[in-house]
Amino acid sequence: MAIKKTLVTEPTLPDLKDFVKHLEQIWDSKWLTNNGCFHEELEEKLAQYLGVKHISLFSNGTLALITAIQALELTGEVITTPYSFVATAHSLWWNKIKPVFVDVDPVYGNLDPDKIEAAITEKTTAILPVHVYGHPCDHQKIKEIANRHGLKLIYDAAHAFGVKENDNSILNYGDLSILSFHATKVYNTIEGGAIISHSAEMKKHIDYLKNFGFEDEITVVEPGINAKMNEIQSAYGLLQLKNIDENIYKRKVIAEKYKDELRNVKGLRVLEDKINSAYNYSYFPIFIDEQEYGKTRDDVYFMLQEHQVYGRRYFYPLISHFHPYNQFESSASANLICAEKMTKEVICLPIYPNLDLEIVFKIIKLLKK
Ligand code: T4K
Repeated sequence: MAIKKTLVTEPTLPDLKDFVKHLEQIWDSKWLTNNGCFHEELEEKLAQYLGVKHISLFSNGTLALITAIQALELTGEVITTPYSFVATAHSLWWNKIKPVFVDVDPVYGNLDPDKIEAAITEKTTAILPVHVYGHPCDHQKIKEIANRHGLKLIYDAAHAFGVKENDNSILNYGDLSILSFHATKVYNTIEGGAIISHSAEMKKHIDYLKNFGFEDEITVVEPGINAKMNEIQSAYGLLQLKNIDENIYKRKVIAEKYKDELRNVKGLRVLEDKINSAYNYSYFPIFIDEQEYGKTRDDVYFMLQEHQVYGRRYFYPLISHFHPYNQFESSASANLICAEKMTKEVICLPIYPNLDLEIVFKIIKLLKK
């Protein structure tokens, strides 16, 4: 019998019987989308769970980000990170905005606040940092810079579901934050996403934008798009909240095992949690220093695959290496020294609630060899 592959993640699904009950309700009501009762309940429950004031659900994280940029009427240039999933820069590009890449901090891979100001021009309208792997950005410094220069601030918090600092959700930082509920995320609605906003007016504006700008049957108040979450996703999402804490705890146990065993391996670096923070353990990146470890990252990546372990090189290549971004001045490798180093060193190891601890130990053993 072929050995089962271990992939970087495996989605958690709700109990099928519970889901069928919800589906029966949807079949009876014939209400499939456009602010149905499951959608409304999910917005309320998620806002409570996350500890945020206003949330608007979306059909996916990328449309949430594209809409957040529209909602703040950004133009010109926006400062962002090259060390992220391509959707971060693509969302700017789809709004006809030029991403300006700034280097990341060498430890966590988040936008380096000390390098932001040098990249600001008269065309800059905002900063778009990413809480990479769910590790919070240096939000205090970034906010000070944004305020000093009159810039808007949107956090791509696609990895940061439920992450807190000093008991406060990091989704409360900035003007807006966006989440992704894609199948590969800690909390999934198959596809899905959200924008977190801080006032009822802004939520209303965002809700118009995600529904063609309709205020009522005959009134369109602004040029919106269709980016709504439907009732089937919303019902599924409600059930996903039942086990979310337990699932994050199971991830934490795996992350602790990896860290305990790998933190002292020469040439291999793990990311440590900061104190007073609650993480979601969505990813478990390791960084391979070729000189010290004696093997390249790709040697390790393919060696693991020979043993049926399929980690992923998130985030390699850097966004700044892809067309059309690779033609920008800010994409020069000399401008992005830390990001260039991290992208060459990273492998995200498998982590998900039902990952067998025996497999975790097998991976650890392979990395210690
Ligand atoms: N901003 C950031 C910082 C993001 O990371 C993302 C998405 C976004 C914005 C945009 O949000 P969305 O529009 O996606 O909501 C995956 C995800 O598709 C993507 O959501 C995620 N970031 C990115 C980091 O990872 P791929 O190309 O790696 O996905 P894929 O299909 O190769 O799947 C990865 C692994 O997951 C596979 O080994 C198998 C497993 N898998 C995947 C799916 C789809 C399953 O077991 N079941 C599944 O249904 O992008």
